[in-house]
Amino acid sequence: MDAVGFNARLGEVAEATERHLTALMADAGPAPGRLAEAMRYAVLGGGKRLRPFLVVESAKLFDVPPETALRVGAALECIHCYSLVHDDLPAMDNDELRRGRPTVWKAYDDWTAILSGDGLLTLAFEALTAPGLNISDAQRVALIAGLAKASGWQGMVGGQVVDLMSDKLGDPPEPDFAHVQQLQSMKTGALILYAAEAGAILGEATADERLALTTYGTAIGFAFQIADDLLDKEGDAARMGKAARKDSAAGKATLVDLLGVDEARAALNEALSAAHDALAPFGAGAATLKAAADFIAKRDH
Ligand code: GRG
Repeated sequence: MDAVGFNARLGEVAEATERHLTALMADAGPAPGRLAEAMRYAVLGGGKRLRPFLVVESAKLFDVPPETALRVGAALECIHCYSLVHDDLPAMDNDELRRGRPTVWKAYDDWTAILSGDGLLTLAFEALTAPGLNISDAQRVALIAGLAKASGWQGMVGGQVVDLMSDKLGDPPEPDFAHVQQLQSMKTGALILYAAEAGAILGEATADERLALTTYGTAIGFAFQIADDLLDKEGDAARMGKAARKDSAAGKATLVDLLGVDEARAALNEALSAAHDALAPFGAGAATLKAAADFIAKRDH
């Protein structure tokens, strides 16, 4: 699959994801209008929808109906968007621009941003338990448990804390590759890995197939982070729709700082090959997931 075909497919899944997210938030019931409005602002405001795409395409290897995978992708996107809303807060990364628009705290205020993030976090689990997701109880429990673990204290939240400790407590540990890789695999990699694993859960994959998707998810999570660090160093803020060079300004040691740009590019290519190799058991059916790995490694926004 070439880049044009891939981008068209990514766009299709992004649109379908937005439809699911819109439907999830259609009935706000007694929720205050301000909260519902801020949650919609956070979740419907653009974004590549890469994580839902990975759920849909991993599930497609097993002929899972797209509507089923899209619901799980939408739940995952709610968690991703909540993390961005909270990460942008003055108490965390203090960003004013996200996806080319004012961040939620900037467009509303801090307390609305905190609570709309909380609302999105919990909406993800409502989405996995609401009627209309036709999966077995065992699959539902595995999806819920996996999402809680990937996003919680042993995953994204834990990684964010380790990242902020060096920033906020003023006593950074000696920069060390293993330390930064571990924190990034928790902070960013865990949700990406979950996307691939969700496909395996939905598809009732064999142990070998599941391992293949876990290896793929781990490799693209690592590739995503190196590509993100390279973008932070070299990218164009206008194209990215967010501030660039934030990490260097915060004095954070990134994987690229620790490896140097050339070695970081070599590590990125190695991760890309590992991702491609992991998909071998799926043959030609995995062409889109291979293209997704290429996209992650070569993206410019
Ligand atoms: C607040 C608990 C908590 C966690 C925050 C994910 C995260 C942890 C912080 C985001 C900061 C950041 C920019 C991390 C780098 C990787 C990343 C998640 C980039 C944004 O993801 P994309 O490129 O964004 O998929 P779009 O906008 O396309 O969805």
